[in-house]
Amino acid sequence: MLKKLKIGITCYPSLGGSGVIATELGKLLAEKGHEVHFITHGMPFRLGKYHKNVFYHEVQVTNYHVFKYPPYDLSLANKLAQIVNMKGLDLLHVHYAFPHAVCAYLAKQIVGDKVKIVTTLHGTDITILAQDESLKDLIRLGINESDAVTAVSKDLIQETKSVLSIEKQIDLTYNFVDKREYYPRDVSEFREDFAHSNEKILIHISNFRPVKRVLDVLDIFNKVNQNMPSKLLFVGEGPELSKVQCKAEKLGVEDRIIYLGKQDDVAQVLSLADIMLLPSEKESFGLVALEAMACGVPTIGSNAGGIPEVVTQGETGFLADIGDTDQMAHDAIRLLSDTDMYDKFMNSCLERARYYFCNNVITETYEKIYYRVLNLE
Ligand code: GMT
Repeated sequence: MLKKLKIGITCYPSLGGSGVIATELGKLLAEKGHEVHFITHGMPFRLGKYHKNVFYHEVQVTNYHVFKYPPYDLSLANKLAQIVNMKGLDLLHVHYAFPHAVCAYLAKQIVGDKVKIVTTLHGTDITILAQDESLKDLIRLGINESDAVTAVSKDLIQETKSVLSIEKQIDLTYNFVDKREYYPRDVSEFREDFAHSNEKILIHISNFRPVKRVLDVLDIFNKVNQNMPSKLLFVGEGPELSKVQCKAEKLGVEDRIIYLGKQDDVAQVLSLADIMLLPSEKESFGLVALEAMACGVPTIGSNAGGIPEVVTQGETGFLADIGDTDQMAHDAIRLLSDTDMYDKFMNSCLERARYYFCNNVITETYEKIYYRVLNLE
């Protein structure tokens, strides 16, 4: 039997798909007997209750008066090195290249080659930050100096190689959902709190940043609602939320929208919905589409980035060009008006989520990568 590992995980601990995946992966690895140490500036929000084999180390930032900006990145690098030495970690698995891969590289300069670095690219670290000349070379360094690099879609692998001229191997590790949590919940008791039985429920979950094109969500909803009475659930918070509220008033649909803010039990909320809307400008994977799929909810959205690797056109949803809200609304109406088609999509969603994005399979993929970099295969 292969030895159990001591793994340090660094991620952005607040809301965001990369933090969710890092946390869920850590919990699954701990369940398999590995010792997992989260090293972050805050408790990962999905960590929740006590978990055997899971430890948390908070990065403290020095706020000395000579600093205009507290040097978080350097404090993180120092903390990573400390925990590697104190706990005898075998490897650091950092999620999101910037600054985490660079911090891990610095930590390795301190502790030496006894620790290995695995970096997982999640999307905007490449599609936005790596396009920035002030960060590009550092991100390339972090990637090239990692012992293994993984990315959450084929599209992201291709983009990383072309934007940063990276030649090294990048492993594909799709995101996953824990099937013990993501399944169609019985919400019949709560559904009437949100919509009448003749109304459809559309949902959008995001951090309301410009790349999510939340105003397109409203356009699609408005067109669907004119055709069939519907409600729109917005889950999450972020900078574009006020624009959404303004536009909803102008469109006269304000009373058909329910803003739920941040929610912990996403599977419960998703189970209320008939359709997930994801018309993003950029999306390396689209974790919410997978979460919806696992709850039997098809996605209508854009064909940006890695979304087509998650949502199968005409089977588990419909995808159109970015900004083509007419087509997206047309597809939503078509799907919602045809019960046979909808049932087929729902079943395909459940099958696809279970088969291609299973937590056990993806956790094993990561373990294989860990053993490979540690020469323990
Ligand atoms: O944009 C977000 O939703 C947050 C961002 C993050 O870093 O958490 O999400 C990225 O990583 C997720 C997990 O791998 C992916 O599902 C998202 O598609 C990706 N976001 C973008 O590419 C815009």
